[in-house]
Amino acid sequence: MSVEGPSGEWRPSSLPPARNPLLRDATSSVSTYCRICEAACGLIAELDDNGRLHRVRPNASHAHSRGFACNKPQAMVDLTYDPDRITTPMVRTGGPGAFSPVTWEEALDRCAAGLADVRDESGPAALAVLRGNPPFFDSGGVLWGRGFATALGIERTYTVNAEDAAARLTANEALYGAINRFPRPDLWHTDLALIIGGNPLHARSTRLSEPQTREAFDAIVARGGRVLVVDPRRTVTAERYEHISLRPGTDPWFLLGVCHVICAELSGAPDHGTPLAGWSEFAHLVAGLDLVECAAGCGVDPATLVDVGRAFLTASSAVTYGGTGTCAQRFGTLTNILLDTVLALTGNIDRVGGMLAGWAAIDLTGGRAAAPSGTRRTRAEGRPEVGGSLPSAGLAADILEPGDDRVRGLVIYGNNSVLSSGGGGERLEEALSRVDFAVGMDLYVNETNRFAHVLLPVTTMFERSDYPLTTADTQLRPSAYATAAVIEPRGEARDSWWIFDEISRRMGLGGSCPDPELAATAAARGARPTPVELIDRLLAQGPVDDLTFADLVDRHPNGVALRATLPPGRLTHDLPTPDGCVQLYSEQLRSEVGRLFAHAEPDAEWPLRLIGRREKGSQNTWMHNASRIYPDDYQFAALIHPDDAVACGVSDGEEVRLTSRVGSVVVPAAITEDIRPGVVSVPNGWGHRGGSWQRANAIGGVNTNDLVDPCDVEAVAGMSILNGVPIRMERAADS
Ligand SMILES: Nc1nc2c(c(=O)[nH]1)N[C@H]1C(S)=C(S)[C@@H](COP(=O)(O)OP(=O)(O)OC[C@H]3O[C@@H](n4cnc5c(=O)[nH]c(N)nc54)[C@H](O)[C@@H]3O)O[C@H]1N2
Ligand SMILES: Nc1nc2c(c(=O)[nH]1)N[C@H]1C(S)=C(S)[C@@H](COP(=O)(O)OP(=O)(O)OC[C@H]3O[C@@H](n4cnc5c(=O)[nH]c(N)nc54)[C@H](O)[C@@H]3O)O[C@H]1N2
Ligand code: SF4
Ligand SMILES: [Mo]
Repeated sequence: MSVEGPSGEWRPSSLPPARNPLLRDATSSVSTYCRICEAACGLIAELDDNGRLHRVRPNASHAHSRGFACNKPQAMVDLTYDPDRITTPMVRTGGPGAFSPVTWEEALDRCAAGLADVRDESGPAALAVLRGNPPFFDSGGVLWGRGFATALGIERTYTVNAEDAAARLTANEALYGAINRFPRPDLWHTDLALIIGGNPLHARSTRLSEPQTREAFDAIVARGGRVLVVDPRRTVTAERYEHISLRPGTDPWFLLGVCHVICAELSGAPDHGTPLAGWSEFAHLVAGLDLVECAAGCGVDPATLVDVGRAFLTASSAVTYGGTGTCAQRFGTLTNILLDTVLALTGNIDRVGGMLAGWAAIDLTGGRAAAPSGTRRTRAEGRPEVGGSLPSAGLAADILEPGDDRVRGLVIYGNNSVLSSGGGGERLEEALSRVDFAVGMDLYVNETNRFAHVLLPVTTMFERSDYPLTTADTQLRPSAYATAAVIEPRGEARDSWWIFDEISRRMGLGGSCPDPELAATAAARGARPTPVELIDRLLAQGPVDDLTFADLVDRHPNGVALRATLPPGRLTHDLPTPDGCVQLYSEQLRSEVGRLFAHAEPDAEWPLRLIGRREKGSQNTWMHNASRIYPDDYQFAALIHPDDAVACGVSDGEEVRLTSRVGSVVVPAAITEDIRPGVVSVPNGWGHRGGSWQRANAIGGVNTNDLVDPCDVEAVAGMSILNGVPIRMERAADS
């Protein structure tokens, strides 16, 4: 047992696998929830007599998901028992990926010594965390990860936000004065929804936690409203509603055109009650635009811009819903600013049926204002930190560039940047091989953590307790729920929070609980503070009375509905802008519009544009080992339009070579009318090599981020430009 002395001083001893304190007694079915994506859907987990999980199904009575769940959690059951999963701590005994099992005792001591050596020699500035997407859904890991960084003095956390939503955060800053003024589209009460660069019928929801996206959009149409889908591909979402096809990376032309139409019809400054600054400058800017040029700039018909502009003017309420396609592109911040501008002009900010601020039983930001973007930057390339995240694409240079603060010690926490980052691939592999000490925490050996010196097996979502800490305040119909672990951890897998706690204790830094008061109280009784205790404290500080973790688990297995809608008035209340107004003509807008006007598309040399694709059931780089999702006859393919197929003489199923300024890949082509001419769509997150996931390695595929120029990034948020990548295509056989 690990032993804590009365003073909280801690002495290591042998470490048997910790039984989760909240593990339920084995009954045939228990309520839990899914932590694969932001929707965080309620599930019923069915266990057999031996306590083995064999099936999960949607929870029809769940307050949040109301009977929705996709096919991924069932695949996650398979992955939990996947023989390729790592279930014992390991140390590297050879080249990348060559690991041998050790005891927890040895693994943790090595981590403490490795990180302490770097810290002693070069100071905490040489330590960094590289965090991926899955840890976002692990509440204990979120909380204790923060405490770990504080304990070790780690100031640099690289994440995948600059491949995901950082541009939305910089847009919040430009419009509302702070990153954490985050508008959520009130889908359930609106009459017009513009979905842009998102595919919510497949990907479910991003930047909001809404399982029932289809029901919400269908209901808009049913009450006589409209749902418009702006996407270069006819996705399942586009097919179901009104599709507007545009050229990738040109969204600002589309939105400026829409604003031109709106402003032309307004007789003066809009007076909807929301305080707006910069109206006359913005109106002047868009009045100077030619609608035909805007339409040509994005490849749509001018009549479409007029129709969309009028739709916003006449709708009794309206929202815009932007996905990753609006962020990970050349004009990510500008596109996201304009998405809200359309709504600000038409009176749809901070009202029911428009954009509203989130509300939850726990407000994780605790009312604290996040540091302005760019306060900190990557050391070598000066890319901005946004909302506490440095771009993962900046890590390679920060490892390689000599200097006292070069990254020498790294925690690779549920991240696979070699495949997921715009600055991944060989350059990152080379950099990772130069790190003095790295520890990985994951379910698998992946393309990134195979460079770690120690690799630690973490629990899956079925093996750990959780509260939806990071997604609850993005719900549209706020509810509260929690889960205990439903099965014992497989093998020696452990919770991330416990690992963070152990390493910092072994370094003599007193543990990783982020709440000093809780840490002190626990130490006084000789105990280790737990995430459940901290979540209880956070619930007690929140707006809902008498809510505890144990109550939610035991008495509210289907969750508790807290509100039918988000409260209006909070998004623009006491705005932290200089004049207290929403900014229509921010510095960011001005500089980005200037860049847009100056930008020339390199069509002559690179006539086509590459975009990504999320397939049904996939999850970024990591669910590819699931045979339920990727059966033996799965075909990895680039979608190309028949016109482009004819132009390069390729037939269906034949291989094409896609070449950009920086790289080249060969992929089988699937010819389809569903993609816009001039655009090629390839699934992202593939190109497996060297991970422990054998099925994924066998499917292989290619990694399209090899075509992404790591030195060419979006100007404000430092987004990797993953969509709209200029490429050319030829028959592989001819190349
Ligand atoms: N071209 C292109 N690239 C993209 C995107 C795109 O649209 N196009 N999308 C971007 C986006 S939005 C994202 S979020 C990123 C994702 O990028 P990453 O976060 O780097 O990759 P993931 O595949 O989500 O998962 C990383 C690792 O987490 C592990 N993992 C799974 N569950 C857990 C867990 O519970 N705990 C821990 N510790 N680890 C776990 C998986 O095994 C995997 O090895 O990719 C980005 N990259
Ligand atoms: N099945 C599945 N679901 C997932 C994931 C997954 O990997 N698989 N990943 C999860 C994660 S981490 C996230 S962040 C969310 C993402 O959620 P979404 O952003 O809704 O998901 P995507 O399918 O990437 O949608 C992006 C859309 O933008 C389009 N697009 C590309 N370039 C442009 C452009 O320049 N302009 C416009 N207007 N559109 C463009 C693409 O064709 C695509 O349809 O999904 C989550 N859910
Ligand atoms: S939509 Fe997301 S949270 Fe819901 S079941 Fe599917 S993967 Fe899980
Ligand atoms: Mo994401």
